[in-house]
Amino acid sequence: MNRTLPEPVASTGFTPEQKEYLAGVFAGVAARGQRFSDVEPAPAPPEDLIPEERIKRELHPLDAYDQIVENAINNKPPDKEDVFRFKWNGLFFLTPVKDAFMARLRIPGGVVKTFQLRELANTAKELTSGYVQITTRANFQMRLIQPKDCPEVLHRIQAVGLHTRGAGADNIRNLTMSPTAGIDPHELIDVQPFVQRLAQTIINDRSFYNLPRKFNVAFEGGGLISSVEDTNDIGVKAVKNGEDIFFRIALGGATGHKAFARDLGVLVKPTELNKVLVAVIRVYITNGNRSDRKKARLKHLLDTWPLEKYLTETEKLLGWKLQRTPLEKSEIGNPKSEIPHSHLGVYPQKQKGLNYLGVAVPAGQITPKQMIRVAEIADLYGSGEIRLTVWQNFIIPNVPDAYIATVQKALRKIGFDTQQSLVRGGIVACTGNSFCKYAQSNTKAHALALGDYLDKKIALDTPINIHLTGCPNSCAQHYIGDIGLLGTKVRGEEVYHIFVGGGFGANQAVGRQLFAGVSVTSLNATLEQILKNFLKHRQPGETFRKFTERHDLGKLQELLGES
Ligand code: SRM
Ligand code: SF4
Repeated sequence: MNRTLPEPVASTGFTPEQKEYLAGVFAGVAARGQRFSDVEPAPAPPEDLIPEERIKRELHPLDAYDQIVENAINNKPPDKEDVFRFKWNGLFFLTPVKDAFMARLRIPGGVVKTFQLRELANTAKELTSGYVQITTRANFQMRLIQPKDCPEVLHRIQAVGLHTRGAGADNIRNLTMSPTAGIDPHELIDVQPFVQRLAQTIINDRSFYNLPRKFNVAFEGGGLISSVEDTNDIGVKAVKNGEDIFFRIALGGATGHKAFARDLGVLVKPTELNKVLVAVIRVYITNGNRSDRKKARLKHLLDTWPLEKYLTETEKLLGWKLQRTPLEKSEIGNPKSEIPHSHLGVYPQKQKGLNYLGVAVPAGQITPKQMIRVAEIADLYGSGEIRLTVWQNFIIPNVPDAYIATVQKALRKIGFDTQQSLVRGGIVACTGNSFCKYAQSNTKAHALALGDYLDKKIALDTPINIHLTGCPNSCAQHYIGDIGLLGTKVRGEEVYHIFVGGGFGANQAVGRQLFAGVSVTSLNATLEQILKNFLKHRQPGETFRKFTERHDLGKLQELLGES
């Protein structure tokens, strides 16, 4: 058969339009952190992949949804590898502590509308044990879900515009922000729009669902209430430079590893912020350690890379240079460190005549009944919204002056207080041994008992944070509390190591160990003694942080240990 070969195409080069088009295509590909070689067949994975990386490559955990449905049909628990995969849908199988799931949500910025709160309450009541907790990432968890109910729980959460996707394992966790964003009279900029936009980007782009390890991002708008952003892998903070507002970006926070995020040395325009953040995350996705889970956090990459190298890699993806400016040249927005202030209590908003009420939730535990009543209160007297905080409490915004007393009374009736002076409101406790396999102590129960005891014994005029964690993973960040309690076991007995003087933001410090191995039975009395001695020895009006900062450890042990 005669075959005629096609005529060679005469090359006349690209037209200017073609060149412009191709330049756009290449720039777009580069901005996504990809190369054209990415479309070539991937090389076979090495034999010695660590289990987590192998499991992810064998079946993308988001593609394991069918298995969730399949298991539901037979009410079957997940097999070992699916325990890991199901965390991509926010489902944590609690074995060996409990044979059921915990569902962790994503609530960008902690902002919950009342219709969502009601549906979560009803879901918790009808399909779980009814135990709901507010987490240290301004988020909800509900638990003791049977495999048969998982698809319905996920459906009901998604039906009100919330998600569980990426809430656990190697993903970007719930985005947090200053809980008073948009209403704080002192803030430089409302960060909520940036949070919501980034949350949408993450939810909708599968390349953000395979990080080397967990990853935290927090936004702070320069107002009175922090988002403890410097404890995150990325901490974004609004600053002033001359008359203009910019963001600074700090990288590598992980307080369990005693690391605070370090400033990257650049000013970022608000219009460019999310693009820059996406590039920063992609540098980690490409370069984070995937062969040793203990060295896989961003902090670990930054132990081996100078910040300047990280910045250069980020700029390569962006395709432009960022404005280098030393931290000292930016003004922090507010006199935060001077004002003893917590998120609890009643405060005027930037919107005249409106207020936000910070509400203390004992140990972050809230029942479906309380959730429904809170939704009613926020509908009747607020704007149909609440904001969860990283201190496991919540805020009701937009309450007119005339309704404050009514709202406080209604909240008190269901067991919630709004007084800043209460120790109870400043207590944060991780999940503990009722549900967590790592826990060495019953943190939540001890936190409740401690709060009740101290509120009877002592009146404080300055807010104090007490953080209880049940193991060194530090989910309740004991190193940043004014007082940090780390649960452990000595000869089978639950005890706590006591740390003092931790802080964040302007008061950034890793707590120092004051006492070791304090038994649970003497914990309440020891804390009472510490706080009473602080009140006795402090200078007038001095905060606990300032007091501890002023003394070396030996002196603190002597003063705070006085009986
Ligand atoms: Fe956490 C693992 C609970 C915030 C550091 N954390 C766990 C697991 C999933 C244990 C497990 O693998 O089974 C716990 C689930 C128990 C349960 O049933 O609830 C757990 N972590 C929590 C929560 C619920 C504590 C709480 O009571 O509020 C918080 C959920 C936040 C959320 O809504 O997304 C929670 N965990 C944190 C935080 C704080 C934060 O992210 O802002 C940290 C970082 C603390 C810090 O500053 O360093 C944190 N969790 C860890 C780690 C240690 C990671 C590391 O790099 O060393 C683990 C263990 C791991 O990932 O391997 C862990
Ligand atoms: Fe569990 Fe430890 Fe985290 Fe507490 S700090 S929730 S005990 S992993």
